[in-house]
Amino acid sequence: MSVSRRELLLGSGAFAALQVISGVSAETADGIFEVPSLPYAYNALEPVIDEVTMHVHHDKHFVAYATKMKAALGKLGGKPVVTDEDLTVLLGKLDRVSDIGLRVALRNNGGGYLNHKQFFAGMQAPSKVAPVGSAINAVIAEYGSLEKFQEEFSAKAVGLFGSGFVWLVKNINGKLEIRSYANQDHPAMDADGATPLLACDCWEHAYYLKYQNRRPDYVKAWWSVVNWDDVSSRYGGN
Ligand code: MN3
Repeated sequence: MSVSRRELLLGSGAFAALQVISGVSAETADGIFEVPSLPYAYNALEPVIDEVTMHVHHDKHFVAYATKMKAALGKLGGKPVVTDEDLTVLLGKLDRVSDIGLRVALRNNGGGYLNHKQFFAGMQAPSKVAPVGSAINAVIAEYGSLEKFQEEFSAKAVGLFGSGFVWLVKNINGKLEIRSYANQDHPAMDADGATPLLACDCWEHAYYLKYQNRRPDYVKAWWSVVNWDDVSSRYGGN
């Protein structure tokens, strides 16, 4: 769908139709690093994350990271980077990219691509059902309870200065860690074999329309849209 058609629909208030038929991609001919459509409707996370924020965040910000990343990858010599795995390896050795401008573009937009891909995939419609699964079991084993883990993670998300992401990762020894990243940095840049599990986008663009300066309220509400089945599938086990 073209942008003008989409905006026409938005203007007419035809959100329901839009949610079903809108498959936003980075509009690439090669099919590489396309932006996946949301696995739920744009209004599915209401009232936690509003529909307009989801449109702008997914269709504009995420798409922009993907588009700029692809442009940067096009200037990179050597073996083509065409999968998320390739990208993960590249982000772990960015210091080898001698062109500083290209290095920065890959860091910001390659990180932005992976951060947003997992952020959107890691959410679902709000649920009051207590989550279960391998990741929940691991969280309870390590932090004592889901609530204690959420407290620690939330404190990092609220305390992160400026823009960035807070991640839950499984390190190479199988232990869970909560890590803060500035800007669009991503766990892949640590190059330590950690498995990214769950991401909270702490940029103002993720919450400002609804929450303004109240990041703590956004983070608190965000827990009810975390898709723990997705986290468990990344963690592994049952
Ligand atoms: Mn974002």
